[in-house]
Amino acid sequence: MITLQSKWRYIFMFLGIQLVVMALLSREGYQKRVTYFIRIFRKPDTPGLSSRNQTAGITGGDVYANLSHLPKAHSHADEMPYCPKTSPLIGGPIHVSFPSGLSLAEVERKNPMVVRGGRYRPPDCEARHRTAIIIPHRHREHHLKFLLYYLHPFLQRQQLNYGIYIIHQAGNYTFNRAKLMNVGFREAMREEDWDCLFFHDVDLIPEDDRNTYICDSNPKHAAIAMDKFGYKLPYKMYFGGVSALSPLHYLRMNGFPNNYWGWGGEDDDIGVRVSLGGMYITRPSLKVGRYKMIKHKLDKGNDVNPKRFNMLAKTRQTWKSDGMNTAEYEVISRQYLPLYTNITVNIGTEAGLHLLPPTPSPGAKAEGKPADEAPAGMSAKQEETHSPQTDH
Ligand code: UDH
Ligand code: MN
Repeated sequence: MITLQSKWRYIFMFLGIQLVVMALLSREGYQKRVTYFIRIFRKPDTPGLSSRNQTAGITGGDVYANLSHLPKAHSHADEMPYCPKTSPLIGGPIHVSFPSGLSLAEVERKNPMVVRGGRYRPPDCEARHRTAIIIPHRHREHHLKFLLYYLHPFLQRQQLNYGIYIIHQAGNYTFNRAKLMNVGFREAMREEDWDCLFFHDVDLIPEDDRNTYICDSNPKHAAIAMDKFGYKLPYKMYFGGVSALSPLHYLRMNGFPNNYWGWGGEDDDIGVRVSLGGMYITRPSLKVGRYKMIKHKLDKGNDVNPKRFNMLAKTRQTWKSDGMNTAEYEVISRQYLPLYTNITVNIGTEAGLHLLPPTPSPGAKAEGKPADEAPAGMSAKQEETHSPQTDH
């Protein structure tokens, strides 16, 4: 009797295990899980950058995985099919680390399909979305290198038609992040009919490619779970780091403010403008909107703005008279580099545009027109190449 009972027990256990395995395999995502496990055992192709990590229980994969099988040239077919609504190249969590020794040449080598000015479109299908990435920048070349390393393959996995714009503040006057975004918006839209703009800090690396860089029906705050805030939203109205707006959204809120000089306040002002423009903030899930911030201290030339709270209290009165419609600047140079378009710009000071000596070329003074000369405080070498100089 005892032996018969235990025999049945074994049979039931065996059947049970079989049922569980069959249920797992027949679920929709099983292929993804299988490839995911296979990737764990595959040899990574860049030592140090593609090994696995564990962040708060999430295991990430190599951001360049999935891209190696893509064709290396664009199809010459007259009409390419539209890319699928959900890209088959999406892989979920991405491993992010910052090893020394990475060079821009290596980033170029790993992104053979990126063309002059940091542009890309999928080689085998017609992209459904055109996204410009706008990055405010000064003296963060070290961060920029890592961002480019991760962002290019991240966007390629999403099958986007995209371009990366670095908006480089000329001179040494106090930094102004929001005004640089206004410059980026106008200069990017001048070049191409982008349907979405991602306003992106240089030091934030996305950790999950399901965080798609396309616009929503309302302005989207993408960087909602940063490591520096414990992968949580720090407060409900937070709109900093990475946000996505369509050209229509941007113009409805009169762009970003021009007069927040120094650190802080401008991102909250932008958040308030969203609702003043009759819109609301959308967000991806906490699981997907994850970012790692490259650790840094407050920069020289970007002291905390002591006026920020007073200014914030007045956004309702100022947003229509300070924004995209009043952004004055001079483009000093536009360079189509292999991995990005660099736009160096004089945005002036609180006192106006001409703290820097005016450029001699007469056509250069009008707003937004390109000039030929480097501003004071910028060496000819910087003007030529913007080669990496400093580590932060
Ligand atoms: N930025 C530059 N250069 C600067 C200042 C800012 O490129 O000199 C850009 C860059 O894209 C950066 C963004 O502006 O990611 C935002 O500035 P930030 O990174 O300084 O802002 P964050 O909120 O500042 O990360 C945190 C300050 C850390 C202080 C730590 C002391 N406790
Ligand atoms: Mn930062």
